[in-house]
Amino acid sequence: MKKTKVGIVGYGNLGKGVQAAVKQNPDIELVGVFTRRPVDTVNVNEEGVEVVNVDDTEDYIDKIDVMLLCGGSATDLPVQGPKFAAMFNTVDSYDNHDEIPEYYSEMNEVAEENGNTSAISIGWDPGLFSMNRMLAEAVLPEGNAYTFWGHGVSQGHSDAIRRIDGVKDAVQYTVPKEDAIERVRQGENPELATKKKHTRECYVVAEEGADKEQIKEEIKTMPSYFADYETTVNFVTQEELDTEHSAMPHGGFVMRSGQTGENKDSNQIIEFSLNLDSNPEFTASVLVAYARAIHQLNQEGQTGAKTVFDVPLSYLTHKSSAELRKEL
Ligand code: API
Repeated sequence: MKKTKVGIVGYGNLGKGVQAAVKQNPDIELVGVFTRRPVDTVNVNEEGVEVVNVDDTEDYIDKIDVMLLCGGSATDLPVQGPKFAAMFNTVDSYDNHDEIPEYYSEMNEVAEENGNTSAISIGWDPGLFSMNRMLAEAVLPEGNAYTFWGHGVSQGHSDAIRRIDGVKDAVQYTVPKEDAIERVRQGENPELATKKKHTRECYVVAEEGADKEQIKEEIKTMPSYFADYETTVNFVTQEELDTEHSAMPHGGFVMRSGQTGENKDSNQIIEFSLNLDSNPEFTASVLVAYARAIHQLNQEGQTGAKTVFDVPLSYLTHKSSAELRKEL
């Protein structure tokens, strides 16, 4: 079997999740972990996997088929995305929903220019949820769609808080409003904006001497991430964060209820839901499946940026078309 050789950029929760996911995919091989930290301080606990300074990445252009970018969307990916797309095929989980069109344009241009293929905004939302929203809308053009997240830890939002000056560590819970879920389940078809059906709870460890009021203000007014939500900020100690907020569960569901038939009196409901013990490990598992697909797309000469809408489903699996027809 010809393996897809991958590299990981950024060895945090998501990067570690990718390392674990690769081990469950016999046709994918992890070549190296690329880090900003001094290489001798990073132990990846795996024979044969190199730890490389992120500035030496160019030496690996011929050794890696797809680079998995595991940084955050707030500050890492806007820089790392285009930088790596100029050298490698990439997969990332850019999840700042409001900015995806701009990020796509930039990635598409760089990847195209360099003959590379980049899967952007891969994971579960954006990602599998987007795919299901699209599928449900295509099948049931007349109806209403709802996305609920949580109760769970959003990596994207936690990371965005950690980038604020004076913040040492942070965890952000996305909390769906139960009454909103109830109304949807009752088939009420309420008009509900995403930002009105969730609240955001932040647990923040401040650096010593940091201005907590200022931190709170910066969180609550952060565009896209918090500004339009009901957001609460609680300051805790590192110990409290490590003991009470160390798990990273998440999940949620996408639902569409549509009406069909001549008189539109048949109600049809499509629902896709996730219940995750570890958000980063799951997201990483999605990234790895897309790494396989992106490698194949690139070999076929399909360059530029791709979202979940652009990648054929059968490219995600190592199974052959004949196997798929027989088994699934
Ligand atoms: C939230 C949702 C889920 C995000 C999933 C993933 C992450 O606010 O909780 O950042 O963990 N947008 N993109």
